Amino acid sequence: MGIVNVTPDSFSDGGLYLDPEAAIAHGLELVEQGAATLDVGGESTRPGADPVGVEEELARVLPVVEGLAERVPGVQISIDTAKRDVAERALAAGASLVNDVTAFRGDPGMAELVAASGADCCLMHMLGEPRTMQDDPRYGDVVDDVKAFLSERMEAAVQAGVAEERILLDPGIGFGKTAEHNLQLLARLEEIVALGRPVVIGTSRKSFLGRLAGGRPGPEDRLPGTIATNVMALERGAEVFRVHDVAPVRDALVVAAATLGGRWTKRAGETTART
Ligand code: HH2
Repeated sequence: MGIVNVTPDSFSDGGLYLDPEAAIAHGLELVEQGAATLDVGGESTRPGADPVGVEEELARVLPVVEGLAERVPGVQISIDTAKRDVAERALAAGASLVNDVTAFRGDPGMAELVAASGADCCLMHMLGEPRTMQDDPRYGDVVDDVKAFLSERMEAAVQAGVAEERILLDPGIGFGKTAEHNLQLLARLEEIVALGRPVVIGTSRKSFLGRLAGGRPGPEDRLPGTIATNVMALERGAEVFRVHDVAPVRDALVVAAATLGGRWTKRAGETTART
């Protein structure tokens, strides 16, 4: 899953793709590099980010979703939003996956919209809300707590009419979590995989990777950590890898998957876990 951030303030690529043509060109480049899905987002979720109104978010993402759906029809377009109205318009414009970092808690009617549209959805764990989520997050056992949350949100989505086979789950690396929490979730990812739905992992360029590698400041320095964590997640059963740097991560995953041999199959041009 390649990331297309149409924002001025995303933590690692804010402002680079605010122009729709630049965002579309970037999405096409990520497809060339091997992305099977493009995740288009118009609101940063980094700690301290300013909230964006519906109209502004729509103005950012809609031309990009439309342009990509037209230009790469075989590629799944995901809309990264917590707003029902943005999801609705993006689905109408060609998206077929709703990536909601609030797991349908942010906007009433999101679950019903996804159910009625028949779209896929990604339900992600987040403790608190983006503005304050990194202020001293605490858990009993982070893996047990995230697993219980995802199980409950999956149940709520199914109750609202979403087909279970349409649901992806994501432990939400960096969303209300210390570096230690992130590492525990990655080390015990198979416990999340045991929920029975494909697991999405999003470590790409996140700050804990730089801190672990000796305090490197820039997101662009975090590619080695991004690769390491995605390979470990693959080995533990993750199936979708949400990244900025598709080509190097794809190459690493293909080699890792080949090394894992019979535990993997290739389906429809993408590598899919069989653990
Ligand atoms: N991480 C970010 C945004 N959306 N969605 C899922 N499912 N999982 C993630 O880990 C995830 C996500 C943050 O990354 P990015 O989009 O690059 O930054 P920003 O939110 O600042 O735009």
